[in-house]
Amino acid sequence: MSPARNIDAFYKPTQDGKGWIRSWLFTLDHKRIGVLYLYTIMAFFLVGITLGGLMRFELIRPGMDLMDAQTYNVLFTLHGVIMVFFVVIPSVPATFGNIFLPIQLGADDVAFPRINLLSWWMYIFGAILIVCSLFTGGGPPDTGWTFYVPFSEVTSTNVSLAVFAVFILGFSSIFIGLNFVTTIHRLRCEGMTWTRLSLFTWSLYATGWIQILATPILAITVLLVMVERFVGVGMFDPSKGGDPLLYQHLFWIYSHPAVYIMILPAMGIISDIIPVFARKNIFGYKMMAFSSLMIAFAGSLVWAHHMFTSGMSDFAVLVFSFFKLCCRHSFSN
Ligand SMILES: [Cu+2]
Repeated sequence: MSPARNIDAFYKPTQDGKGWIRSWLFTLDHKRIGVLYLYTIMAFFLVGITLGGLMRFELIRPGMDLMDAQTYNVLFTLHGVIMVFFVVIPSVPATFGNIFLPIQLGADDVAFPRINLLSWWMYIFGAILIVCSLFTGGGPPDTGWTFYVPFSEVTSTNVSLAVFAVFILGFSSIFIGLNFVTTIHRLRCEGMTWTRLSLFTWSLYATGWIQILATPILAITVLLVMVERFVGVGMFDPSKGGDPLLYQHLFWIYSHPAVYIMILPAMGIISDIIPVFARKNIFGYKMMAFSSLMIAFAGSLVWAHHMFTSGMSDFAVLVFSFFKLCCRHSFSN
């Protein structure tokens, strides 16, 4: 029995049910942390689709119906931030990944149960910060979820707190990736060789590397926006000698691979479920596993397709068009 399990037993509720909430909030059990994530993510999903619904209602006919332009921009931003950072990025890895990865590996738990719990608490902390940003400073942010400069530096709304929340959420995501990669390397049970891993595990492995390598870039970039708002150092704001294209590059170096954080584990689930119900072995297991890794790798080379009309050099447009073309044809995404 691992030390983590002993501590978890310490937090078991007593027979009269006392300590039940504490047993959940401080659990080190990967399945329970997965369930915690599941319910909090679903709660945010409801908030996100409500905001999205309000936006659609506003657009149902021309002119202003439900809200003014500023409120619309705020809903647009919150909807984006919630759906991207609070829902789709943690969605599959934090819930199904946490619940099934150790089971599929034959491991007791993930490699770092305490960091796993910390990851969920960072997520909650980030959520609290986002809520605080609505009521403090210049009010809720109105920049869109991409926080594009120079607008995010000149707007009087509370962008600083919102980007700090994204910074904190970044850590939540990095911790999950770190845990999964370490678990897959170190805690596979006897006989669980690399070519026997389930394809869901392979997809989480590829996702984990993206989370570890790409998320810090976003975290530092948005932190620089905050620093620039406070100190005015001139990293991204052209009026201070900064480069807005630099911001876009750094932002998309993370935010394009983030697409694969969302889709790879979902494809892994499908690759596991269909063969079971079709009662056949999956075709090309090794190539499927390899292509999960290659998607993670190639997905890290194509970020500037989000910037084709941004004023980047024609040569850069050519190179990134070529990379994107290669990606489309080899991995169909
Ligand atoms: Cu992209």
